[in-house]
Amino acid sequence: MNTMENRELARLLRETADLMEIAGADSFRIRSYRRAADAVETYSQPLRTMAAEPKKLLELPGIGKGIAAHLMEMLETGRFSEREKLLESHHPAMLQLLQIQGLGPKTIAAIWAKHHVATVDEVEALARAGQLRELPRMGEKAEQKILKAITAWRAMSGRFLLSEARRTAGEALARLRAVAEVEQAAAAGSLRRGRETVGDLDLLVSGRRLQGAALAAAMEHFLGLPGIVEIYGRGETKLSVRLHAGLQIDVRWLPPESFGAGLQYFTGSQAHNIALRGRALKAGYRLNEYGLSRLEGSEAPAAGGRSSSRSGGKAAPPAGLLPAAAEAEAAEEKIYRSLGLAWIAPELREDAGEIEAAAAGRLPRLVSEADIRGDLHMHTVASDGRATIEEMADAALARGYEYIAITDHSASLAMVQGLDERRMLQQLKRIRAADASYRQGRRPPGGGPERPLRILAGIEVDILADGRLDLADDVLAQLDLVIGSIHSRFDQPPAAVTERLLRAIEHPALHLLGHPTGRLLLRREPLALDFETILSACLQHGVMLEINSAPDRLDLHDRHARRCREAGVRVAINTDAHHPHHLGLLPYGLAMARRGWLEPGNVLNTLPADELMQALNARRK
Ligand code: DGT
Ligand code: CA
Ligand code: CA
Ligand code: ZN
Repeated sequence: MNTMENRELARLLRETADLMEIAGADSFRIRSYRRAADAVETYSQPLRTMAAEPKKLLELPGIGKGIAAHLMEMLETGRFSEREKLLESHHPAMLQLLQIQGLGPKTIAAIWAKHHVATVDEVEALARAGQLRELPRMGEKAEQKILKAITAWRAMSGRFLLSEARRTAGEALARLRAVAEVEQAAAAGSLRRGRETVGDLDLLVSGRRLQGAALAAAMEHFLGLPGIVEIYGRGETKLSVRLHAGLQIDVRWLPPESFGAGLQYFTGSQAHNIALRGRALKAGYRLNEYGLSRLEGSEAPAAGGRSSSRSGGKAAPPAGLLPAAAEAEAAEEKIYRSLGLAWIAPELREDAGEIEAAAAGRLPRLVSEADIRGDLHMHTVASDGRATIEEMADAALARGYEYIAITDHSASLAMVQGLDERRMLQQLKRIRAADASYRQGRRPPGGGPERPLRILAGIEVDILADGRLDLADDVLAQLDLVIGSIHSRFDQPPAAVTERLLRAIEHPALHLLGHPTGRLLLRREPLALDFETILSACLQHGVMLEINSAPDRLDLHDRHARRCREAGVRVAINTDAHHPHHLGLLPYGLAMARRGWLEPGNVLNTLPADELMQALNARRK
């Protein structure tokens, strides 16, 4: 034991003091807990060494019989009943509120007394509604500060956007690969699985001469990564650091012959690994981060499975956000094959039926970037985009697309100068003119032969609070693609928001629901809609659903995408680009689609242009 345990004991004492303050306990008692916490934290010896002689605890400044007894309880049982009692009568979420700068126990108690809310989301909603400022000792300024603090807390509180994790991992891997002895470096964990948010980065590194002094030097080199603010774990083969933004990185060294097994193990998910290990045991194998080995004395069947074909097909290009080297994936594939399974794409590894599917040779042929023929949601200078129709078209050509749809905002989004009927008709003319020119063939900006691009005329029309669409029917009917999106009144109760969407789905001009749940990752909860009801209505009316690839949306998410596949509702994977660069956000939406088991046939924008137009026109008949 080290003094880390002292710090933890001190933390529990302080937290309890805070809870006591929220509960309105005697201020003398509260102070005594805080004093004890200071004493425990600054004591140079591990408190545990005194557990055998409880009387010695009393020699610490500020520790009396009562608190000594509490400390003994914590040391012996790992529990603190005083704290647990308080948590029964007070909302546990309050402990989270306490982590937010500017929210002290008195304010939290006042919020609870007046509004009976205790979660960060609820308090944020109060602040946004201007209701916090009305509390005693508060004001508009304090309210703004708390809103800021909540944003900061979210950044610190555990999870990070997939895009941020991927960027950081890319930089960290580049730094590792710059070391001469590093032969393999890869990102594992939730990032490799393409989860919408990531808790920490799990990097793996290996090389035949990467050992001893060379390994130590490589780890040292890694510590030069900009933004490292804390090294909280350091061993011969493992390094754990925290970056300024709060994201943590684990770097693990693996022996070269175990790289594939380590990649498999540390990619997880834990649930997938547990299921896989169970299957290995039944077959007489032990499976861990060092590889697959025969259990002694077991009559294990010969290795080798029914199928060695990969779910992506043999010749499939590397897919996923930060694909591991083909060599490492091949080593993984061997492990799966020995267990009678086809290689399972990381995005599927959640113990959600993928092992059974791999055993039966029925893994989906997951959609990948190469299948996508166009992007059907993007903005231009006509509303809040940064580029012209032509600039977006050129960027699409450079990506090898066959078509795009220009879908600016409608008028009710006044902030961004959304289009009313008159301006929409002008925009329609501009799109038709650009389409007439680009469909003849254009040279992509980076060079190469001329290629045609179809430019569809579309709109991202607001779904108003009552479910009406924000543009006249006769204008909508002239457009190739109508996306309906919610951009306001996110607070509607479930019945109202579901009705609102149902009404929009019934509109004969609507093709697609844009970012259907309206969530903003780490910032805004999804709409309270009844997804199954929406899904059935979409099926009935031939309306499709979007997977919006904007990294702070990723909307629909993976489980919804999978329900679309099961229900037979087509999905469009779009970027909602407001700038030509944003077309490159597609892999984030693809990650959701792949995690949702989607195959090319489930995705609207894998269709060739003519079939796409047929699919869109079918809705109008
Ligand atoms: P995160 O970081 O919360 O976004 O999620 P992961 O999946 O990256 O989880 P993490 O970083 O705790 O661990 C990375 C992988 O390592 C995890 O997916 C599976 C493997 N792993 C870690 N600890 C265990 C364990 O105790 N048992 C098993 N079977 N696998 C583990
Ligand atoms: Ca992780
Ligand atoms: Ca980790
Ligand atoms: Zn939008």
